[in-house]
Amino acid sequence: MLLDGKVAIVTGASRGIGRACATALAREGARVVLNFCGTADAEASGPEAIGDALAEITREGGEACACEGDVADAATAEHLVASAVEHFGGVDILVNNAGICPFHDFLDMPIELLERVTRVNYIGTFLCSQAAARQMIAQKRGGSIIAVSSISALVGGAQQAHYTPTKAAGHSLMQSIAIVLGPHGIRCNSVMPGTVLTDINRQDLAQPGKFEHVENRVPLGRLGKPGDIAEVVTFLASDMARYVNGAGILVDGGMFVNLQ
Ligand code: NAD
Ligand code: RM4
Repeated sequence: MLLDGKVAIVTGASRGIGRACATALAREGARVVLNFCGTADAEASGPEAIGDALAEITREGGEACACEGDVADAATAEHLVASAVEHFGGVDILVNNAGICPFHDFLDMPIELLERVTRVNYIGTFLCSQAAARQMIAQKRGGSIIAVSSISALVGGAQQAHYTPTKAAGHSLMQSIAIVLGPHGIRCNSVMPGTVLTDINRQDLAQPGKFEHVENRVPLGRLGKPGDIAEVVTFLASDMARYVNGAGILVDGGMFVNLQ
């Protein structure tokens, strides 16, 4: 058990990569607060997503609770930390995973969409990190803050001009707060997934030829699975990564380096 006695908060934990992270952390002994956004879930897989995620952890003998909230709202960050303190006595690990990518052309991008994506993906990460860091400092037992950034922090996407800068910003934030929080024993890092088939890109990858195009770029021969990312997040959360601070770990099967 790598995370025995630890308490984790995972944002956007009802589906996809966040759910896999919450499950993986719980398997290593962490007690986990699963954040989710009800309206986002209702539009995607359905409102039962958070119940399924919680049930999986409980079935495996883990401990978890759900905490609904839109990370774009400033109050959500405080609410998540308060929930971790109330249910499990504190917070040691924060995984900033909640994110959206409503694919859209650049030239006619509405400012409202740009602002929404920035608010959920970047401002949400900032506010949750700040609230968790304050609690971690008060506890005086260190901690680990992780941003689920992306290969998109390093490369562009034609219909992602609103999204890719938020993924670069999440990684950049981890670099800056790694300096601020390092003296408190709080490590801050990002994980950069390649392409993982989830609700966020299901429609995009359903376009004729798109899935094959992406898959062919991955030297390991397949798209990522949520668990591929979750295990690296678990490593970063654990003492095995005790000297890893301010790093970004690309988890993409080699997709980034495969230009020609
Ligand atoms: P997903 O759509 O499957 O899951 C999104 C999760 O975020 C859900 O649990 C949903 O409830 C939650 N959520 C959405 N809006 C929210 C909000 N405003 N407040 C709180 N929670 C909210 O997506 P996913 O693929 O699992 O993506 C998770 C993260 O991984 C995102 O930050 C995304 O940018 C990043 N990422 C995904 C891929 C990929 O290929 N899937 C690649 C790189 C990075
Ligand atoms: C990721 C990456 C993937 C894309 C998702 C939506 O960061 O760009 O390729 O499918 O976002």
